[in-house]
Amino acid sequence: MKAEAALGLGGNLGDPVEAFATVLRRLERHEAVARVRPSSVYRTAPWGKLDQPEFLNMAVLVETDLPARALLDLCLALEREGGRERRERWGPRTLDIDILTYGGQVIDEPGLQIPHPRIAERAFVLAPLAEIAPGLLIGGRSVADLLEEVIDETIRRDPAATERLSAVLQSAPR
Ligand code: PH2
Ligand code: MG
Ligand code: MG
Repeated sequence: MKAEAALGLGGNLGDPVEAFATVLRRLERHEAVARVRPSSVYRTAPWGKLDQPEFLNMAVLVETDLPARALLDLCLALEREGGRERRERWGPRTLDIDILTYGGQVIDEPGLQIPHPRIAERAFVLAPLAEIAPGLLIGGRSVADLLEEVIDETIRRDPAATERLSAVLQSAPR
């Protein structure tokens, strides 16, 4: 059974655009993942822990046969592949991949909470997601609606990073 899932990607160390491109390629090639739909890339002020570099963030919609837990395992494997180092909570990282939603499912298990528990507070998640799925419902409210309540001027679409991402994707596949 196919489900539509929304993923949130972020990073503020190394070259997040390269890391995002690798993730998108891996998703596109994955046999249990169909239709990968990325948002633009956004430049966002750090949230939670303020003394760290700006992040790049984006959202991706995927249609997948993988159950939520298997999708999580795939995301964790892609994070490791992207050279992710886990240091402090909310601290700098090369690549973070969070499952934001999975179908309309509500899951609360160790290591797997869906919808992602802090989406509604995070404009850096909602702004890219609103670009590709404004009507997606989270806790009964649309993404566009949730975004209005956390308007954050520091979050902006980054056309140069977005263009570089498509250029990297179109260059010789690795
Ligand atoms: N991720 C965090 C903590 N803070 N801030 C921004 N702007 N973007 C992120 O992706 C982010 C963050 C931990 O996952
Ligand atoms: Mg995160
Ligand atoms: Mg994470």
